[in-house]
Amino acid sequence: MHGVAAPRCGPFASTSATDMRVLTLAGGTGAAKLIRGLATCMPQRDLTVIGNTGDDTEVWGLRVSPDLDTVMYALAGMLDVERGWGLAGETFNCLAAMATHGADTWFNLGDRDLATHLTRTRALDDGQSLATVTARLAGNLGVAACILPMSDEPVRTMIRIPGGRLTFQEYFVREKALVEVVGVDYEGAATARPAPGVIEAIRTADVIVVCPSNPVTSVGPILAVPGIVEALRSTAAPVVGVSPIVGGAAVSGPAAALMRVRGLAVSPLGVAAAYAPWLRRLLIDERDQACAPELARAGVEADPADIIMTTRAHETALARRILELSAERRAR
Ligand code: FO1
Repeated sequence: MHGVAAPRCGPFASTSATDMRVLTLAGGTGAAKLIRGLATCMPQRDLTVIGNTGDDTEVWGLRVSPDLDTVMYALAGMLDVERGWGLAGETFNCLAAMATHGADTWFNLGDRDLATHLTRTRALDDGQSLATVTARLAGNLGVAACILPMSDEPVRTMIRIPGGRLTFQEYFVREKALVEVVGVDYEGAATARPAPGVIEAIRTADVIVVCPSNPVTSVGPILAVPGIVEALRSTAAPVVGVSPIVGGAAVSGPAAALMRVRGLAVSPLGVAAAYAPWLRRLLIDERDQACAPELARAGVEADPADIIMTTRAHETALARRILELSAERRAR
């Protein structure tokens, strides 16, 4: 059997009348910080996360969903905050043993993290959907928020380099994002369907937050699933983003290089262009205030804020600011 009973995980299934139902579009580390901040300002049960699965990979025959797990561990209070992925206090004995047996060990799977991947792999092999096993894993860790994969079907972010292609994890972890990139594809996206609950969550949210994640490799795959952009265009909820770009550079990771490849400016303007025409507001760093008039011309209201989350207090303050702005808009 599967341990703890499967939790509810439908969009906003138990929302109280007074609380805002917040939906987030999320990649990995940057998203996890903001979502952790949101969870300090509101009941987790009113929070739904649509997670990127373009980074998903197979390691030693195990199915790994890094972005879903990063958000899940963050909401469970178990994330390794320094690394931004995996479990706090983790050990890597199995990894060392696998190296002895000649296995690839560039992707660091921790000993306790393995339990997540073993459980997921067994469930998927038994014919369960990714959404079902994600809900069960999250429930087992005491997470009350609803974490939905963008799709139950495989979508893989492929990085085109001169003379070949890499999976996202080969590019990001094995090659440390140091290779030249000539293009990014979302393999499988054209025929993928949104996971159950995704479209309904977009339709019924009071506010939708696009986390400060990489627009090309974290949010891009979510938007590539047919039906999701249409739902974002037609939802009544305000869609608020947080810029992952500050002062012409990515807050973390290879977003700048990948945005250039896509022809997007490495600035809040490029972020807004990636999310046009449905993004309504964008929280930007004070250093980027000069972008505000052009953002306004593009139909995006700019809100200067302290968007770099280096402490838990920053995460909470940014989350609170987003909720306040959204509540103001609802009251208008
Ligand atoms: N990131 C790394 O930089 N190195 C790793 O070895 C690594 C292992 C890993 C294992 C499980 C997991 O859930 C995430 C892991 N990550 C690792 C993070 C992951 O590569 C990225 O943060 C995301 O895919 C980008 O959002």
